[in-house]
Amino acid sequence: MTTVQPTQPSFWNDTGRSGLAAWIFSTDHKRIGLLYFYSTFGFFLVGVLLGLLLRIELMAPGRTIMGPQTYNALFTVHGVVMIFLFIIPGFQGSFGNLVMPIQIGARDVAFPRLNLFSWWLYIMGAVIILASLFTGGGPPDTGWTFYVPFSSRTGTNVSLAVFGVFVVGFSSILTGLNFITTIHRLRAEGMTWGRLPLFVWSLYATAWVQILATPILAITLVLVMAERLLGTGLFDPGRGGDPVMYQHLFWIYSHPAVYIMILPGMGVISDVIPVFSRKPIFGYKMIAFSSIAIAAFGSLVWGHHMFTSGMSDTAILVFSFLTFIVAIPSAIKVFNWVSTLYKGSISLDAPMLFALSFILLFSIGGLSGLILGAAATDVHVHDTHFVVGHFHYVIFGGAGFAFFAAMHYWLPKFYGRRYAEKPAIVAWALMFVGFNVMYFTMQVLGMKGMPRRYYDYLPEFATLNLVATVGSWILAAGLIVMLVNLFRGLFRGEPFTGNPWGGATLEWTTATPPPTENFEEEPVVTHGPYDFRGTGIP
Ligand code: HEM
Ligand SMILES: [Cu+2]
Repeated sequence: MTTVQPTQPSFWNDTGRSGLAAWIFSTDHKRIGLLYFYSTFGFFLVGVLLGLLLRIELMAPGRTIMGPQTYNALFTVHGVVMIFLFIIPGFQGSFGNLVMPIQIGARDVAFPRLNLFSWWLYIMGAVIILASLFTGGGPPDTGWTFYVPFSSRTGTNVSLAVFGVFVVGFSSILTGLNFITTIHRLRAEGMTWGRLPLFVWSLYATAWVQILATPILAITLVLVMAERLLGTGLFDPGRGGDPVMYQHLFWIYSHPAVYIMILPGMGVISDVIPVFSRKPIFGYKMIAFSSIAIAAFGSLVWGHHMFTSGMSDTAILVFSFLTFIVAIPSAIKVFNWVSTLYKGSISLDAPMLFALSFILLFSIGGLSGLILGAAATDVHVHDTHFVVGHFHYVIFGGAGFAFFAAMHYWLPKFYGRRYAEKPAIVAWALMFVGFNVMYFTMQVLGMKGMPRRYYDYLPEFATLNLVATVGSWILAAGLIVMLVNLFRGLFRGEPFTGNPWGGATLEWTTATPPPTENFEEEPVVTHGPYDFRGTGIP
């Protein structure tokens, strides 16, 4: 594979406008991708700060730095920011936008203006959510799930916050539509479905979940607003309503939404592992198919969040069974990644370290999910820190670490400069150790019976909580090293040109940084995404 000498200016230089306007009004998918990256990653950092404050409060029993009301608000805002402002929009918005059109050989997404509009909707929703913290009755204190009846009665600013989430939801739906159309219509010549990079497959599956599931959340949130502002009583048993119905509506979206969070991450891993093992991916078709299977079966398991909320025994049995079924496609992926590694020629660069730790952390998260998916064990650990540990393993150890892998793998491509390798590895090691010290300990605490969403706990939990808090500091230290090293590198580091990782997907055939139109001339695809012959690396 040869790298073309650019004759067109890179997308950084080519602008009709100048300054900020060249960014916030640009319809170039790469610029929009970077807008999403900085906004979603910015919210991630806000969420991390809030998470660290939660851990400081839990460092010792009794009041440490805040009272119960502040704690309730903090974990709610931490959850809302991380879920709705970071991880759901983050992957599709940032790396989906940056990389997907190039990977399929297109010049841009199908609807570039709609793409820009999606970012604007996202920002507007985010501003509304932020406004809810400082106006009316103050930050919501319901948890990110906004469960009724509490969310319809509390005096805090729930209406505005759910309205913000509602607006962000539209952004997500439009991005989904845009991506599905793009992948169907704009693939380059020779880019058959069987040659799509697995990252694109994962985005495609995710996009379907986005457009099919998100409207349900949007309506549900409007119903909560109606409950609060108009007193409709839909969820109020006193007026013939049913609070459990809210939970059904919420989880019909929110369980599929966990796949919006994890699927693109799995796609990144499926792209990174073969490149750094110098082997074609094992079981391409099964990985692509399992993304679709996860999206489909994932829509049928929402009831596992409600085993203790009041459901018939039959429903519990069915939801429990289906939850185990949906574990199968994820297990297929793990099996295929490991088989790709087998006898590969593995190089442990930073993206690969994050990818390998994804496999381990995601597996721990997934297996602890089965303990929650089996009703008999779930009743014991329901609403404890075991659950908190479980979902951080999946969305942070899984999706989050995949996001870091993508940052190290792809950002240099768009900046033309790279970070230093050694500090990146130190950062990874700190984060990996800190992560496990914190969340594994939290899972143990949950097994011992420590409930979630309380600012205080019994003295017997003191030692382990201190350990978990120290873990959060190790993790934070790693995060700081990663940030400083990565961004210093992107702006001032060594040049990054050509195809240093030896990737075989299309983004590695075009100039670094890519020109506005992505390719000098429209590419014609002649080989699969993991066919490494000719990438210049043995
Ligand atoms: C340094 C990083 C982080 C720390 C220290 C942290 C800490 C915590 C703690 C201690 C809780 C439990 C509060 C409680 O139940 O009493 C919590 C809840 C939560 N965290 Fe994190 N977290 C971090 C990163 C993340 C990330 C990356 C995500 C998602 C992408 C996330 C999503 C959530 C969610 C959804 C909740 C549940 C909130 C609720 O109960 O409503 N966290 N976090
Ligand atoms: Cu679920």
